[in-house]
Amino acid sequence: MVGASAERIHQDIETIANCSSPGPGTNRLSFTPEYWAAVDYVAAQMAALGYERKTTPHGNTRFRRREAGWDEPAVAVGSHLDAVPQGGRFDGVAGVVAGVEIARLLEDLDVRLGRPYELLICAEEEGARFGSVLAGSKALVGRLTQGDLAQMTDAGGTSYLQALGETGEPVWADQGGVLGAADVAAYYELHIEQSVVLETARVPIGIVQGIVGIRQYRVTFSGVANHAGATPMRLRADSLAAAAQAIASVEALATAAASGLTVGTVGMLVNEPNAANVIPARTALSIDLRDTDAAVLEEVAERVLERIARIAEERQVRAQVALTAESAPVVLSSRLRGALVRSAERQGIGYLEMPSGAVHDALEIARVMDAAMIFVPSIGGRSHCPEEDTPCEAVALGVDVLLGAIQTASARAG
Ligand code: HGY
Ligand code: MN
Ligand code: MN
Repeated sequence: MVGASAERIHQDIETIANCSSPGPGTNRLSFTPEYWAAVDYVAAQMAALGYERKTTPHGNTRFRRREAGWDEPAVAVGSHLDAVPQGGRFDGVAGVVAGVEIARLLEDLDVRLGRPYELLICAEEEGARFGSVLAGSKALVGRLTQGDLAQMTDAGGTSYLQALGETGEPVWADQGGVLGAADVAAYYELHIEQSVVLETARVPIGIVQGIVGIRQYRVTFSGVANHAGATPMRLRADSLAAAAQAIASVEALATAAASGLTVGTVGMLVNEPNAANVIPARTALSIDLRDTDAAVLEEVAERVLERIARIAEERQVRAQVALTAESAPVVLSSRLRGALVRSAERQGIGYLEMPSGAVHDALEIARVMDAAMIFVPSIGGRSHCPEEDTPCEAVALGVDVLLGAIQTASARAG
């Protein structure tokens, strides 16, 4: 056992948890003061170990030891620090903290890797501020351009790039920020499982085989505002009633899908003018569809969009549909997963190989470089809520497995 410190991890988790705006749970949107406070805390931990910080043009943050330089392909550990509204203390944070603890262990144990070690913090993983999940990691691998980021705006109309620029973060301009296998030879992400599989099986480690694909849409129904009392039912064009049918359809179509694994969620609803005695005029809702099978995901998405068109026609309302995020499912690197399996077995730590129903930065990063993920249990399977919790001892065990794998993965081939 290499001995990651649960105490140090607890200290990191609690300090970062305090980098939050007021409200239940964790509230930390990308590029807000609380976001940079969390990044600054991580940077201070890394600077104490001789690591320098670089901010890419897309607001991702990279750390490498000064003497290692930035030219050689690194072995990287990464995740995210932005949170969903009223989120938990561990989602994303556990993976970044694991990356800091690995840097400490490399020092404490005088471990010499065959490659530079890098810690990577991807921005806007949740999409909670600019409306598109995995925006930072998509930009990191070149799936989103600076032009795309300039178009993505938050509720107040501030664009992704404006928000990044406002904080005066010294952006590493001469480094395009688009990474590939020439920059990172192996990417690992430790993450809380966010469901009940490991806890139910009483197994401490999950080794992720693959990550679901995702389609997110924003649908706006436009009806006709009118008087709730004086307007007969047959003369109405009620946008909220149309949205209600659409919400029920998302649930029914996801549940009935061929794979039996599809999930469909409407998590966001904005209704205008939202008054008890006004027939709603405009209702916007989000739709989030996922499946590990790309063909099933495509089919369910098509059926949902067809149903929305039919609802709009029957109700004489207008439906505008925008695709806000799309990522195909991936199978993670067998080379890096094998290193995790061998590390767990060497240390006598139990593990389960399993899929991920949540998306992660590894989903996009895996498209351009070898990537793998390791899960640690979520208490009660809860996540994306203030109740999200994981024992720091479990995170430490995950770090032990991760370090063993990194030592294998960083060895130069041949
Ligand atoms: O939505 C997700 O799966 C992730 O938490 N962004
Ligand atoms: Mn999340
Ligand atoms: Mn996450």
